[in-house]
Amino acid sequence: MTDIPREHPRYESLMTREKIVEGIGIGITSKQGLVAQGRGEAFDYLIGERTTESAAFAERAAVAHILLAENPIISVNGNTAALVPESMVTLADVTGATLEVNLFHRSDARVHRIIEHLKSHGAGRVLGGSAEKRLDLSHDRAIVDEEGIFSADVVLVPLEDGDRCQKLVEMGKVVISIDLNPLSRTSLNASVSIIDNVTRALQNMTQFARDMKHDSRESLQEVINSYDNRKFIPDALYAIQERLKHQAEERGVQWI
Ligand code: PTJ
Repeated sequence: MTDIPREHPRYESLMTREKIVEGIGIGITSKQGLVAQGRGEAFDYLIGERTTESAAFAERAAVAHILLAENPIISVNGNTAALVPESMVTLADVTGATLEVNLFHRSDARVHRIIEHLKSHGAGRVLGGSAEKRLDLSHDRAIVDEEGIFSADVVLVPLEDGDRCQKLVEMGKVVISIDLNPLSRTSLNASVSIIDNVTRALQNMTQFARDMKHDSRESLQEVINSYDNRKFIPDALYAIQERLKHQAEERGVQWI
């Protein structure tokens, strides 16, 4: 691992990159995961590398959905396994959700390595190792566990493909996405669109889950009733516009 000094202005971002590189090294992250991370980094820069007020609201609403669900599932891929294994295990633990490994660039060996990786971070039951059901999609993200994503009422899908997100919504599930691109098909189609870095989002959601765990069903339902998912995307676009304007002014560049 490259030694990155704590005081480096881009410390967090560079450390996140290192985690993906490490994930590739131990065979849990795909090489394509690096490209996805780069794309995420670019959007994170645009949004200001912070959780906006609106994203925090979406994260609370997402936690309320998970706490109220009958069979909530957290879908894990190679990037999230490398970046946020502890947070995903803790979120599952606190909320009673189940982890399921589901990959786009699928290989059985990688699925099993990710399951072992999650278990080494304290996970109990992890689905995906013997998934046999197929969603009506032309790629391997279609392969899901019957007791998991297939029958789930609420699914958390960080860094997801647009067409599977759409399919899961069509199946009547509440789909919670985490995607820094506010205009991706995933963000546009999800039931709760969290536009935040998965590293911050999962940490916030874990804290919210601890805080909200003992809330009544009525008050969780109130959190759900009080949000309008259609607002999260314009809010993120506005945050990007304001950030760019601020950066331009700070650097003496005229804002058009
Ligand atoms: O492990 P696998 O085989 O399942 O593959 C996982 C990746 C992520 C490689 C695969 O799903 C993929 O190719 O994803 P995309 O379509 O490149 O990226 C999905 C979305 O995630 C894009 O809109 C990115 O901007 C966004 N994204 C990338 N990194 C982050 C992110 N969003 C939030 N936090 C990030 N750290």
